[in-house]
Amino acid sequence: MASPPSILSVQPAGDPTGNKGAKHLVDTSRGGLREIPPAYILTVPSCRRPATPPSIPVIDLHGLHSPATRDLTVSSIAAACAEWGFFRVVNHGVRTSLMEDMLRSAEDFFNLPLEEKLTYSSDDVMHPVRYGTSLNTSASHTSHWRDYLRHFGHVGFDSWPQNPPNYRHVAREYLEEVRKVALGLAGAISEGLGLGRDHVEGALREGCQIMASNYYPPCPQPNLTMGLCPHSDHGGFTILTQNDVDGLWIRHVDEWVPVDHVTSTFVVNIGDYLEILSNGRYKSVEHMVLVNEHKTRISVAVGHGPHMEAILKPAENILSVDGCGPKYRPIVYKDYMKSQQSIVRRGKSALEQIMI
Ligand SMILES: O=C(O)CCC(=O)C(=O)O
Repeated sequence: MASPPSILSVQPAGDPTGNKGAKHLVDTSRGGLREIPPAYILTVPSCRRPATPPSIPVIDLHGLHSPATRDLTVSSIAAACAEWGFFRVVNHGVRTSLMEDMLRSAEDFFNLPLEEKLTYSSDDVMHPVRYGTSLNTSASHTSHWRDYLRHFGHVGFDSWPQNPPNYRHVAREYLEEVRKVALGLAGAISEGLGLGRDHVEGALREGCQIMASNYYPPCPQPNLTMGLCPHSDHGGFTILTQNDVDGLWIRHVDEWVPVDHVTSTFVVNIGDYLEILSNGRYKSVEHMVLVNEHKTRISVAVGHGPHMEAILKPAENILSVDGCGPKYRPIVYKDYMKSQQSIVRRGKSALEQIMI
């Protein structure tokens, strides 16, 4: 068996400076960090928090379980996907205590010694478990104020980090519960697109689940860098929970809108697979994370996509109902994911490459 890589031989993947991550930088700066290193300086999109920011739609998932309310709930989800690409779900069935345990376990992982975290570092963006900093790409780019742990969650995954000792128990249960929410949502989204419940639900049931836990430490110059630059997600949709420190912004009608934390709820966002499948009826929405001077933000994002070998392409039914040709070229999901994760200029540039 290969021995674990040593701290000297491993650089957090995708980071041009070989730095040891934002948390390490903050934790080891004696006397406190006053300025960020130049490698972290990024152009932050101009955005101002309005006095009363518009809110993303709120969907009560309880409505999917009764024949009396299912159609209305499916229509509300369809409207949220078409108009916002982001929505909040309540009554989703996942215990608040489990959501809190997951955030705590992720935090405990990031609090492990750097040497131990680095044993999960890998240059392979498709590696089933991966610790790193900045963006999850195979190419060099400017550093971002974020460390992450990514791993698969779907059936058969068994490469759980061994520490903290309860991590794998909490993460396994969390991922199973979130998967139930995802399959319920997938059925509703599929129906809302006129495809029949099983089209998207079936694809995601056979597909993959990828969890990214994100750690954004306090930053002395939050206006000069970002936790995550604007990007869209490659899968069908992502289900996100976070601690009570805000920082997520989404692009809506050409403006950046903050999406704040609401206890016990999940934030869901549409990814590129659903934009392609719906031939652009639903848009995967760019989002970014801004950092702050005082508090650590932690989030756990669980993406749900089809099987790695699935071919992403617009659904025939949608093409015939909308009476227009496909707007995207077919591509194998695995290849799309690799292409997205080798692009440094994020935004929606991977999707643009397959647009007709
Ligand atoms: O931390 C967040 O709120 C968003 C995370 C995210 O966009 C990602 O992990 O891709």
